[in-house]
Amino acid sequence: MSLISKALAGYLRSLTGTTLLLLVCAIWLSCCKAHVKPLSWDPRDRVLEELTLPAGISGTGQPVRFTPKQAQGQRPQFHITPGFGWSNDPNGMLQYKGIHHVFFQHTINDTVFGRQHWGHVASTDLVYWTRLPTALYPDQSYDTNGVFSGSASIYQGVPYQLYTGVSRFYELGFYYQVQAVAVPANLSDPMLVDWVKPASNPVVAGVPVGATNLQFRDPNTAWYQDGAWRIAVGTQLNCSGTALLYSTQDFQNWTYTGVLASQTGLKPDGVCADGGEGPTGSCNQFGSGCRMWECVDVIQVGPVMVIKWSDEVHGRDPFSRDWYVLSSTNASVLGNMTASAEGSFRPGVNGSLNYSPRAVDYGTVYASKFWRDASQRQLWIGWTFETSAGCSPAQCSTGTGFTDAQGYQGAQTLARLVTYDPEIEELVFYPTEESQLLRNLQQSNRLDELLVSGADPEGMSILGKHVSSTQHMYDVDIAFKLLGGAEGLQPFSVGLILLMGADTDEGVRIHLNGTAATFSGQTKVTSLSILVDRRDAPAPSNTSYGGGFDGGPVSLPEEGVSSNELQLRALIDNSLLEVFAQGGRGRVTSRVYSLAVDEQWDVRAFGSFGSGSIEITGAIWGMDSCWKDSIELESHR
Ligand code: DQQ
Repeated sequence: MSLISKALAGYLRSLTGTTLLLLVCAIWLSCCKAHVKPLSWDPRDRVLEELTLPAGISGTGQPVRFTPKQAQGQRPQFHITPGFGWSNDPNGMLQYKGIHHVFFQHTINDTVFGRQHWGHVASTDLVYWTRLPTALYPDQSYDTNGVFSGSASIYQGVPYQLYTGVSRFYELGFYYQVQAVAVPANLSDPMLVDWVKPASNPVVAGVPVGATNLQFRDPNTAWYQDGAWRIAVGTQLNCSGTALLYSTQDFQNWTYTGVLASQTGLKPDGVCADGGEGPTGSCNQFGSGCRMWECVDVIQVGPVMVIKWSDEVHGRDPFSRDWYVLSSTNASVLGNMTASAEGSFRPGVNGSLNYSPRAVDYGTVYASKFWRDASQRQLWIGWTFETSAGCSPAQCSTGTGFTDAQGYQGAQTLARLVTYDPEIEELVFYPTEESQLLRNLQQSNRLDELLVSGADPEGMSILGKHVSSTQHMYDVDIAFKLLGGAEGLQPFSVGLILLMGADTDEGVRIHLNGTAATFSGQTKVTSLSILVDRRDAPAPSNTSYGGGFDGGPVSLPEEGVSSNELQLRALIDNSLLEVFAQGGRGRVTSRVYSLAVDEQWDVRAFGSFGSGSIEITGAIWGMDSCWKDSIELESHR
């Protein structure tokens, strides 16, 4: 968002007073008119637009013609999306009186980023959702330009939504950011439909020396420690992405207590990027560029404390990602605040030099957030943005004809359960058990022991075609067993091919690649990576985005996996793919777009393992839509 703001600020400075006034009026009018503008697509399904793909994309340079129906066919159906408009970060998740709530950043009257509201959906089971009215509007002086991201805390039984209010955009050319609170208007309403903003707002307005209210946002869920409730707020402190700590006794009066963690304190594998120094002379995670930490989160998972942040720069490689670091020296560290630039959080597990930030997801995920449900499960959800061709450079925040015809932008991933895996000293993220409720059992199609040798994709169809016909919604859970390898180390490649259309070679390859060692007839996997290859995806996929790949290494225990088995799960929902390896040790969220919305797609398994063979077992299901018109409340009161 800030890149867009900076560009806009430069543009505004170049305008004369009168032009500026007219522009401000025009923007104000477009922001403040009716809540939902009518859709602009043509009901007769004519071709309305021509989309010209940027040069250099495979097989293109040619205009891609699409109908509104084809554009709208990209919408994921078992993931949370807004009915209309732009959406981004998940906000304020909580379970209250049995009902799960997810809020999200929402521009209600346009399909590009604008004046942010909080959209709202609710569920009894975390997978079937009902849309509720907009929860938070930018209707106060301190949030008149947007109700930005925030998180829920339950204090004395009352849900508090701490969020960032932004204002003075047209005066400063940037958003002035403070932290504010909203509470339910009616605590007996489990749907939490109405929210009020107390007169004491904004509750956190001051930043320490070296930070600025122009980069100060996204409070996390408060945690209680050493006699106080504490939150972290992301900022840019002396040019470095930083998590500031604030504490309170009553959720009204907040005190700044120091720096929790900073980009300058993180060393990837003990080596400074750029061989570089941060502004304080310390090692800097990503070199010496000025950065901002958005959507900072602080959680405890089993024995480790976790800090997660979203790197502000929206380019790829390696910045536009959600990262986390772990620390096993937690409680006393936070009690002993220091205001040093590097903060009081000491990365590292079990005394090891495990300083390296880890990617939360290797793909198209940003601004994610953790929360706990009523049963104290640690959950996570993230924003996945559109990347269709024509969008630049890394996402569609300014839109294209295609995204306009889609009628919405942005989706939330499925909720993932987060656990700590001591074997690899990392977090593991995997769709909750409830995700299986979406499986449509009538259409399930179990694949039993398909034995393949060599790489013969034709022999490996798992009949995805017959699973859900023209509903391109699948859950594939599959195991690959490596058999009979020659003694020694051999490479393997297993995975799935999603062919996006009838009689087409266009689609996506989902790979697990690596090496396996066979000694005395026993085979075990010794290295592994997960990869979604979008290079042959159909137009209008952006096949150059991220180099056409999403993926990276999957950590394994030092001795490799204890068996010869690999597990791969792919949740395919029209343009949205969530892929997991080894129960969530590897995860990739990816976006691909196909105009073949009325055609059958196909899902196939493939594999090769040197001179050995591969046994494939698993199942593929069709998936339900996640939307319900209403929630049955009785059993949840
Ligand atoms: N998006 C929000 C901000 C946050 C950013 C505004 C991350 O609060 O920092 O929509 O995507």
